[in-house]
Amino acid sequence: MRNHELIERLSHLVGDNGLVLDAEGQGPYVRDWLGKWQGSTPVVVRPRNATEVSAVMRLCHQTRTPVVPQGGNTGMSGGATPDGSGAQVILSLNRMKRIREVDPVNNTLCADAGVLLADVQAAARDVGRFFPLSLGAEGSCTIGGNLATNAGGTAVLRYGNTRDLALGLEVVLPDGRVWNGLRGLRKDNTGYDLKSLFIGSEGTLGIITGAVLKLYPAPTGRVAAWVGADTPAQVVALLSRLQSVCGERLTAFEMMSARCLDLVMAHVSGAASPLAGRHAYYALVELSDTEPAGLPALLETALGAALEAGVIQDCVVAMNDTQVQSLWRLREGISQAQVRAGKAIKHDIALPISRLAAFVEEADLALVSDFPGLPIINFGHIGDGNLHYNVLLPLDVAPAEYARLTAALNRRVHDLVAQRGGSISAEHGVGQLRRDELRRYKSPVEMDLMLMIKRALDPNQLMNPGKLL
Ligand code: FAD
Ligand code: 2HG
Ligand code: ZN
Repeated sequence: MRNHELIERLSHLVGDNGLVLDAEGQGPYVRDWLGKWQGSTPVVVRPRNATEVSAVMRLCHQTRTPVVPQGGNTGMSGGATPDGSGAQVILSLNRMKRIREVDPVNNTLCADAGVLLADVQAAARDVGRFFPLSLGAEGSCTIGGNLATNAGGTAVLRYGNTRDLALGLEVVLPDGRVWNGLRGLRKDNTGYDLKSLFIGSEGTLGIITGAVLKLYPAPTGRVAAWVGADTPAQVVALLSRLQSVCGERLTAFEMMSARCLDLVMAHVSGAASPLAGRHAYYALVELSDTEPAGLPALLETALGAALEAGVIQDCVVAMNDTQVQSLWRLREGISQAQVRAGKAIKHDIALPISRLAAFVEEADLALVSDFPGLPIINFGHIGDGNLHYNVLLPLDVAPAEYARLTAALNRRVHDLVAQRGGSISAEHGVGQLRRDELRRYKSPVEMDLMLMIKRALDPNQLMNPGKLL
């Protein structure tokens, strides 16, 4: 079918306001947040509800039109923009913003997939509950995108990944049928766990249109500390100590190298180091609880003992929420600072926590010897074994040089990760960025199983071509 005919039929399904046709309007949809991937599309289609998504998918199925699902377009792996392999419709969920139901007794919330993560958090707060998923892009990413990438973020240590926070899904299949799996049940053993197939499938199996999410009691207080240490091994040792002493009250444990803090201070206005001295590594730790009175003393005692034992070199405890937030601004500023400072080669890796420090030591040595002078931007959610082990190239690096170094660095870093039993894709998804890497590191049996699932659910290969598989 010709583009103008397709557009005509789509406009009958979603109305003229539901289509974006002009190049300027399409700009934010075809380019990703990092400015790394630029695609093109004949039309961005913006349905208002699952019924309209179903009608659009039926039409795309009939006409064999490939579809790229898109939420907030904040993904870091090039999953939400067309890959350039032919005309692809972008199906944006950004008009599906309804909180459908909040049930504080069942501790659940049902939302459209296009609801911003920050709005899900706010809706939970309004009924005295807590939705724990938290990440730097929460003001612009959608819950559908979080589910499709199985996003991680800073609260995984205590509450798990997005997968752990979802009880039910509504999904429109590639042929337009709607699967209503919006059950708010904590026990449901009625066969295969279908929702888990779609969570983390990055738009390659269907369109998530709604979800039932788990809510938690709202912590009524939090305390955080900024810690200076000499090595990642010390940071990991502190993590173990705090886990023993604080148990579930330890809600976040992040690490960053001195270079990350330098980068934030250079590129984010108002950012300043919380400690007087310079340290090779820093940790940001946070405790929270529904009974917060004892938290400051608990943290101070634990950190005092760590200082005395020489596990850490210095620390400062933030006592009020303003101070806590300013520590988090330093941590959350790293992504933006990287974009301003250069072109990052990103490695979003996970390792068993017990092997993390040795990995950093070995990888640092390998990179310093094989790629001298390239700045390593090493930070991450240490409490989950997740590192963003990035390398920053200059803003004006030539595309060919960027590609050459990406290939060489990927091999060096990902081989080390694989040797230590890690994963080359921890929380950002595979998308276009790691598609070929995935083939290299997944076993043939795993790849075969994934391809069988893809063929069964999307036999015409219409969903998000060129991503993940
Ligand atoms: P998009 O970018 O629009 O899409 C991501 C993928 O999901 C694409 O493959 C797309 O096709 C698919 N998709 C989107 N919506 C749907 C749907 N409804 N149905 C089916 N498929 C769909 N990620 C983390 O995990 N942890 C972090 O700490 C973190 N921090 C970040 C900080 C910043 C500053 C930024 C910019 C990003 C960060 N991210 C992080 C990455 C990103 O925010 C997450 O991956 C987020 O989950 C993506 O949501 P989105 O709505 O923007 O999805
Ligand atoms: C974070 O942890 C995000 O801040 C982004 O996952 C990581 O910029 C990155 O590489
Ligand atoms: Zn992260």
